[in-house]
Parts: sequence; structure tokens; C-alpha cells
Amino acid sequence: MINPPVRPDRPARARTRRRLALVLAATGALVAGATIALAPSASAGTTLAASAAEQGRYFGTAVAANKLSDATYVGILNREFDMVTPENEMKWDATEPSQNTFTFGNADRIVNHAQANGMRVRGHALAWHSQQPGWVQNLSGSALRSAMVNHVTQVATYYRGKIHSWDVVNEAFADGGTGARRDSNLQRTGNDWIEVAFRAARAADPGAKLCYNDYNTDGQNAKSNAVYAMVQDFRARGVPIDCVGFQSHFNAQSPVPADYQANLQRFANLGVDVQITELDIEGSGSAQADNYGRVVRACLAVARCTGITVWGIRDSDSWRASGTPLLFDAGGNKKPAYTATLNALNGGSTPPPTTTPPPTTPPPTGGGCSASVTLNSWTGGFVATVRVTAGAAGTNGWTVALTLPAGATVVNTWNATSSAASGAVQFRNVGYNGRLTAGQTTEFGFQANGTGTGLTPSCTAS
Ligand code: G2I
Repeated sequence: MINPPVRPDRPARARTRRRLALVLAATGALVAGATIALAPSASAGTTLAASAAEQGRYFGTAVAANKLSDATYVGILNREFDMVTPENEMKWDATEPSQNTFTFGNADRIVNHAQANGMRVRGHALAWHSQQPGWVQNLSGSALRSAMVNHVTQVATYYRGKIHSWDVVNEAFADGGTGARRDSNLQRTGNDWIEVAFRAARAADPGAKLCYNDYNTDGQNAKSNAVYAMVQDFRARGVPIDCVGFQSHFNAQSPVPADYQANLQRFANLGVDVQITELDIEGSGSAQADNYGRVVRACLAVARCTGITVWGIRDSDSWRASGTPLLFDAGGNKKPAYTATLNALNGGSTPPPTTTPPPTTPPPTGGGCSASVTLNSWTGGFVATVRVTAGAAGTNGWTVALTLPAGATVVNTWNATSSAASGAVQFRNVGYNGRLTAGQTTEFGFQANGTGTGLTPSCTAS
């Protein structure tokens, strides 16, 4: 079969229609009796996004609004990518240049371009010590805390429903061997500033995945251990966090760590998605290409590694252009690193968990709710992620009943409360996720000892 590269989650577009016309023409030739070689294989994509989509992943890039008038740039963007991250346009200095006055013009240009071309958007970044407007830099204490909560709430509300994942908090841990939080004006408002930001983001945009994002956390080290401990604590206490972003800015001083995949996997085992969020690798030729291939294969080997974003399109677009760290040269030509990336994407992977798993109870047609469960199991334990979907009447609250197999005991629950540790357990919504509009979904989860085979959730709405 000859197929154009298909992005299953994309609306039909002019380009796709043009390709379809070509394919139909080729098929017509076949019907007319010509013998043509049927290649390439339908399973090998020919663009980054198509190949990643075949592995159930996205492939994204950072985008700068002022380059959307550059035809070469936009041509590559539209052909190769299905996720975009505004490189600077959603940061605090760009979106709230003076207190409570919000400017979304440049961010909107990127979001509109993405939507018009069937791409999704990673929001970057709601709370960060850097790129703060002057008025924020001059605040401290409760005034800064309130301003931060207001900023997160206003920006996440403005983009509600349009963002795949938010970098809610960026770069909050110090470099070096201490594992301490980074000193910053936000940190000085109190150690709970990170969880406060996550709760505000969840309340404002309940459908978006909420990520913590950082650099130099790509291998196991004191900094990533500290982030790991925070994520574990957040999951245990029900602080809403869904994903961890690994920026992955690599060069000779900071190479791809040998334990890159293992590090992604240990975070995934906490019950969060992992994403490669700002990938660039300085260098050239086959050495650079090999490193890109390694990073891609590591993501594909981790079921919960849901996508890869590179930090710019052409080398000349990079924040560190002299290191030529990207997949296209300044002329927009594909580099060996591009070919290695595409080949790695076409090389197979561990299938990711279904992002919208089929409900194990029938979807309600009137009121009520349905629930489905996905499991991440290992010998002796598992994490269950339960997705609750509201029926046509929406919910004010919900309860999911599950009977755990003999020997299974719940050790942690997040985004819900549980009535018991074993046997028949009822999970109820917490304060921020009980109200769902018709068709809206929310997720809660729990970690348990034992096995979770055969779990069948049933959902009751109130
Ligand atoms: O530094 C690389 C990245 C590290 N992780 C967080 C990312 O948000 C960060 O991105 C970079 C952008 O790629 C740069 O484009 O963040 C820099 C700022 O921290 C961005 O640089 C800034 C310049 O410093 C400003 O002078 C300039 O006005 O870009 C601005 C817009 O061009």
C-alpha cells in the first residue's frame, strides 16, 4: 500500500490533500496495469512528526513569533512538526509586562498558527525566576506570592483548552551537588510556592498536563534526585503534577548521560509522563547525529515518554547558534542529525500507554460518569491511572469504585481520596477536580503493592 505520511491527530490540510492527489494519481497508474515498486514501506514515516506519530509520540520545536513571516522557517515547521513551544512569548515578561495588564499578541500568533496547522502547543513557562518583568523583580513576600498565583491563573485561564502541557514551574532547583532549591525571589516566598503554582494551574486549566521542567536533570545526579523526591512527594500528597520535562541541552561539557533512559524511566515509574522539552546537541556530523539517535531511542524505550521537542528549527535560530546544535542548517537543509533522528523514530519502540484509553464501563449517555484505568506495573507493584469522564449532565462530584485483587494494597493516592487500602475501595474526588462539564475528563491515580490485573472501575456522579 502506498500511503502519504499521515498524522492521525491532524485535521486535513492543503498539503495533505496535494499528497493525496499524487497518491491517487499513482494508484490510477497501477489500476491501469503499470507495474511499480511499492515503496517506501507504509510503516516508515518521512517527516519527524509522521514518524513520531506512528510511535504514539509528538515531535515539536520551539517557535519564535517573529520568524513566522520567514517562508523557509514556516515551510519546515509545517512539514516536520506537530507540537510547538513558544520560545519566549508566554514568559512572564512577555505576557504581563505591567501588573495585571496582560499582552498575548505574540503568543497568540504562535497558538493561532499551531491551531490552523493541526499542531498542539506546549505552554512555557508560567513561573520561573528568569525573564520576569521589572515589577515582579521588585516584589517579595506575600505581594509576590499573590502576583505569582494571579499570573498563573490569568495566563492558564486565557489559554484554557488550547495547551497540551504547561511548564508550570521552570528551573527551581540549584545546580551542583546540594540538591537544594535554587535561591530566587519566588523561593523566598516559601518552600510551598511550587505546589501553589501547580494547584493554581490545575484550577485554571484542568485539561492540560502540568509539568515541572528543568536542565541538568537528564541523568541521575543530586539535582535530578531532588526533583525526583519532589515529584514523589507531590504524587503522594495529591499535588497535581502530570509530567516532568527534561530540557536536554547537551554539548561537550554536558554530554548525553549514559543513564539518560534509566533516569527517564525512574521518573515515569512515579506515575508521571516524561517529555524531552528543549533538545539541542552542540556539534556536527556523525558524532552529533549519533547523540540525537541515542536521545530519540531512549525516549521511545520509555513507554511514558510522550514526545520530544527540539529548541529551534535551523542552527541559525538557536539561542546558541555558534554550537550548530539543531537538525537543519542555516539554509534549512537537513543535517545528518536529522536523518539519525528520523531513522531512530522509524526504528520502533515500547508502545506508550493509550492517552485516551477505551472506557471499561460504557460511556454514559445521560448523567453519570465513566472511568477507565491504565496500569504501569512492575514486579511487586503498580501505578494505576484512572481517567474519569463526565456524562452529558456533568458532575458536581464523583466516586470510582474498584475492587483490588487479593494481596494488593494501596500505598499512595493522588488527586482523589481512598476509602480503604485493600479490597473494595472507593475513590472520591478532591476539592479541585469534582466539578466536570459534560464530556470533560480528569485523572487520579494510586500506587499499590501487589498486582493490579483485571481492575474494573465503575463511576458514580453526584
Ligand atoms: O536558555 C535556553 C533555555 C533554557 N531553558 C528555558 C528556556 O526558556 C531557555 O530559552 C531561552 C531562549 O531560547 C532565548 O531566546 O531563554 C532565553 C532567556 O533566558 C532567551 O533569550 C532571550 C534573550 O536573553 C533576550 O535578550 C531576548 O530579548 O531572548 C529574548 C527574545 O529574543
